[in-house]
Amino acid sequence: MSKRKAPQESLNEGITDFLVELQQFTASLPHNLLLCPVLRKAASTIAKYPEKIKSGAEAKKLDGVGAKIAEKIDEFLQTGKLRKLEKIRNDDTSSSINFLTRVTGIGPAAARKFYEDGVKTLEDLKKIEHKLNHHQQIGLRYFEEFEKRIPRAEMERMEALILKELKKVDTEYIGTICGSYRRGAGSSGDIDILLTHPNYTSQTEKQPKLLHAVVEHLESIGFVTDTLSKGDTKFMGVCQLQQSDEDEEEFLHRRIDIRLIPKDQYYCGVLYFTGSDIFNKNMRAHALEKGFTLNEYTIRPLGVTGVAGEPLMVDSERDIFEYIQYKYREPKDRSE
Ligand code: DCT
Ligand code: MG
Repeated sequence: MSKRKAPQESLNEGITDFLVELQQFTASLPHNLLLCPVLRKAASTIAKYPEKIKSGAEAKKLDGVGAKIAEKIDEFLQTGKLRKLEKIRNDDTSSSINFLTRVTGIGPAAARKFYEDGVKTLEDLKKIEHKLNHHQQIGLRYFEEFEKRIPRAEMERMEALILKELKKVDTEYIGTICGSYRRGAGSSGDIDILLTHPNYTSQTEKQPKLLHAVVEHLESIGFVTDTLSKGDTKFMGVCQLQQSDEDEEEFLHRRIDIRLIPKDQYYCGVLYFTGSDIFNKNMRAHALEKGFTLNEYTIRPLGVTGVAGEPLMVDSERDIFEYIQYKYREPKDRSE
């Protein structure tokens, strides 16, 4: 998952932007438990709202927007800014913590700890590099490169390479590049690959070798350059296309995640990791209305008592849409 989001286009971008910024700030506080999801929910509701919001009162009618947030919306609409946010932005603590969380491997809690130890900038981090864990060290090493988005043309080259190399390891692998790339985005924050194999289902034993063989092969050809973490089913790491004669410049290092998924759960995974996150939330809510529970692994019917039954058979993304009577949407139409 990529750390920084491309700006979402919405009629109420100003409002959703300030809610997200407030939410990111609260996430770094030690006592953030209640406010964080409230702000996130309000931002996502407003992002979906098809009209330009003209007052706090209008926003308050929406699900998940309370009086406090309505007040902030009024202030924003009337003055074009938010005093609270201005204060936060000027506050050294929160801006430093915010900055530190841009390094992959540093979450809000770790960032606060570093800050309390006087570590506030990239230079500070470099001085205490030996105290960082491996993930954070890689995050620091490639900080500037990971901040840059990946142009679609480069994503296409990586997709072609990965799918070709996959077949060299075993012709039966099935792989899909998900995330914003699959939704047709002009640029992506990272590469999210889902992998499955017909021999691997939720009924068989775990088969970490199926994942590790692919990772090792991609390392052997110099495409995967670093590992952030490697488990039985999920690899997080770094990759880089090799420059060829026609390329004018060297390619940057990019964040890559590879997930191995049992075949029977593959399409629920592809659906989930294609996103967008807002689309996923909306589709899950629709599923619930129709009496199903949907997550990244399975779709299951809910009994009258609300207990989930056995997973339903799924052999394509379309199957999932059909179970819940949701009109099929091509990946490019799944921004919300
Ligand atoms: N996802 C989700 N809910 C989240 C985070 C992620 O449903 N809170 C899903 C939807 C998208 C997918 O995982 C991959 O996540 P990201 O890489 O963060 O998103 P993206 O759409 O690929 O955007 P980017 O181009 O920035 O990588
Ligand atoms: Mg992504």
